[in-house]
Amino acid sequence: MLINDHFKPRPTDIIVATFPKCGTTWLRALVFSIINRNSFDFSDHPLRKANPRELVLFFEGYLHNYGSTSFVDGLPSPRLLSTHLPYSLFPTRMTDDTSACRFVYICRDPKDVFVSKWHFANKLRPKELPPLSLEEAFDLFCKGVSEYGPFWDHGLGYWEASVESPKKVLFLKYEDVKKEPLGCVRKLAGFLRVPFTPEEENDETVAEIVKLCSFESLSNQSVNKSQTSGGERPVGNSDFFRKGEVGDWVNHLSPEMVEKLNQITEQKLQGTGFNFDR
Ligand code: PAP
Repeated sequence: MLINDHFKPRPTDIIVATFPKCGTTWLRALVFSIINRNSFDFSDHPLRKANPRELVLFFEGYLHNYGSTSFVDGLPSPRLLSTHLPYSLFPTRMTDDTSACRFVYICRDPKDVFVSKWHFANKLRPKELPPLSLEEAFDLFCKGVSEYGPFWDHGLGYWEASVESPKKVLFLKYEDVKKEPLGCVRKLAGFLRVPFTPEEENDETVAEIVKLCSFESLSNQSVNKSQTSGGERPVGNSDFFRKGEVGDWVNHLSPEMVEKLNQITEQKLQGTGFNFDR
């Protein structure tokens, strides 16, 4: 409601949009390092001193904390903001073709999303409560009970927008970025209207960005090893780095669970042109 009533988008705004656990941390790091590549040296980069969530701010989190858009209104351009909100909740002045702000979305195989989310939910869970069982979490995920709505509707909203307005919404898949990080980073920079120059290609700037933002690099920065500070939301930087792999679901899901998730995915995405390789 605050966004609808008060937020004034700027043409330079970049919104990093994700369903939780689809690669938010990674995409924040990539977007920040692409946009600011001429401002910092890779050896002494902000991503070596701060978690990506301190560099690309959580849009609805700041609105909630301030109870207004004042903090976000005061940020210098270009504003890099991160959101888990579904595309359909943004006002048309942000989503129609006349507004120049852009969204980059990353999606991930729902089986890996579910496993990652389940681990994270248990980290956040108050210690007085018993752990959330895999079975209970699975049932909720399949029913679409989640903070930001069903995984599939979330992805489809951004997918359809990316098909309709490819200059406004870029849709990436976690698995593709893992497989082809250089190509995806070039695509991302092109979409953000800051393509790499031939000199930057020669300098290996693209490779430096990929390396800096990799799971291995980020998870090994001491800032990202910090555990929960015991605050209101018991979450530490280290909680955003678990395995960072494609296909860890094989270690957690029963054949029945795999079949059920694959079936829901197939049914929900049928005829949309959006799918996941198995
Ligand atoms: P959020 O949506 O709650 O902010 P997000 O960053 O999307 O969290 O989720 C963390 C997942 O991304 C973890 O996946 P896993 O549980 O399957 O391991 C985390 O390991 C992974 N991740 C974090 N940083 C990177 C990275 N640089 N490259 C690849 N995966 C990453």
